[in-house]
Amino acid sequence: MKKDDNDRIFNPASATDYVPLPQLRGLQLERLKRTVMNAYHNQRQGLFKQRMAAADVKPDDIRCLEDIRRLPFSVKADLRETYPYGMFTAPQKDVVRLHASSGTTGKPIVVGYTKKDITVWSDAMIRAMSAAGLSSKDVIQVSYGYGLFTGGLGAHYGAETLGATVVPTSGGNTERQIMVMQDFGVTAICCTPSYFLHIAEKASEMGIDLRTLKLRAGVFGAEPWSEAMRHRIQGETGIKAYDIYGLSEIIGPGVAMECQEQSGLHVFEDYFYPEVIDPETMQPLPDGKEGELVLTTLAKEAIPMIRYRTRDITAIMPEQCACGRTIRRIRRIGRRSDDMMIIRGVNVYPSQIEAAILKIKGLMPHYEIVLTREGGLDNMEIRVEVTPELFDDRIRGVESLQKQIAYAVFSTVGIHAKVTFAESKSIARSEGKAKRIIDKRGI
Ligand code: DLL
Repeated sequence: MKKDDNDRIFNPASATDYVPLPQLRGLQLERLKRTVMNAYHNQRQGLFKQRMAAADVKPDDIRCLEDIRRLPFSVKADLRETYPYGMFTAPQKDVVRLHASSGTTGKPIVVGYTKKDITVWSDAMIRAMSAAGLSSKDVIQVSYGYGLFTGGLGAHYGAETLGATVVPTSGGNTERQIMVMQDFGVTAICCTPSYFLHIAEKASEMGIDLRTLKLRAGVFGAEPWSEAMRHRIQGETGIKAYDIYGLSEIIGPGVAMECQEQSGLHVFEDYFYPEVIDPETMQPLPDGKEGELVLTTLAKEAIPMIRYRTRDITAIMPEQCACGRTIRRIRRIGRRSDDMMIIRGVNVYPSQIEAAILKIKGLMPHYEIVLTREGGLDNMEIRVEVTPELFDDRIRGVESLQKQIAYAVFSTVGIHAKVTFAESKSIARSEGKAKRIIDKRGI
């Protein structure tokens, strides 16, 4: 580990967030070169090396930061095609943790961390939490799910390394969450914004006014949410609601985070180098222009990602933030360039639902997914066409078939769906890209 890394790890009020830009760019270049070298020589299945050869680029060709544009992109399908470990560069003995996230079909994608990667991740999370004004004096409840999802453990390690008191409740059991929040003097909560709305609603049912508790901040992410939702949360509960962004492929939560200005998310760009491209032409766009966010990890050992196409749509904000941080900001992410849905914080692709439906006889490949939100919680209804014979056979077996489908969907994506049948040809046919998702959640 270099000295600058050491300093920062033991000095949470991270100097790097405020470093003069030439110094930051120098650090990024040095780390980019190291990352490219690592991916080129050590990636287990050699995909990066093959793509570099096809593009006629060698690691030594990377001489300045702009040269990043010569490097090939990577996408989620690469992780699926090299499942589970093909993109790893570290030997298995050095990998201390695995996490996973939904792939576009049945299998998840797998990501890994060395000890140093966990330190880098915790450091990014410390900086994220400090940006929201949190410190070792806080009692932080982590209500993101613990497990293969990166949210729970990512926030946990960050908060613990910050020196805060961590309350690892994970998701679910909302009444207990509220009891813990009240009794343990929780001052900040980390969860999805929709789950927090649900907590707030439940609390009011229980006759508890969250304004009377010590809770003062929320670190909310893992799904898109709007400025209107922030106002509602802040207005109803009296806390300050901060947006945190991240993705498993890059590290998990802590890639970018709002500061107290609440105006765009600072990217911890000494660790994660951002570019924005036009998703059609794949050409880089200047700062300020909206496009697809592409990220390159600069300090990750186990599974470096180079020019990873996130599918998240945003723009890099060129102006310096009033908080004084020099690291750049991105606009909050409201949508994606693909059809991934985020339901109760879980990533779900229509293709996964489709695969589950089509395993069952008598169902047609015509379906739509209706998303609604009730009391802050997302509900998914799947409307699927059935053959005319089955539709006429109203009494026998319909319910059990619905259960079978709901089970198939649950075992693929882990979400309970309501299944309803539609008469043959009743679901609109498309002439182009099928519109499978009807999102009534108003986010
Ligand atoms: O959701 C990591 C995370 C956990 C971030 C906790 C923040 C808090 P994945 O499950 O791999 O990782 O999903 C990543 O979720 O590409 C975005 O589309 C979406 N996403 C994450 N944070 C935000 C956010 C985690 N603040 C995918 N706003 C990403 C909008 C978000 N979308």
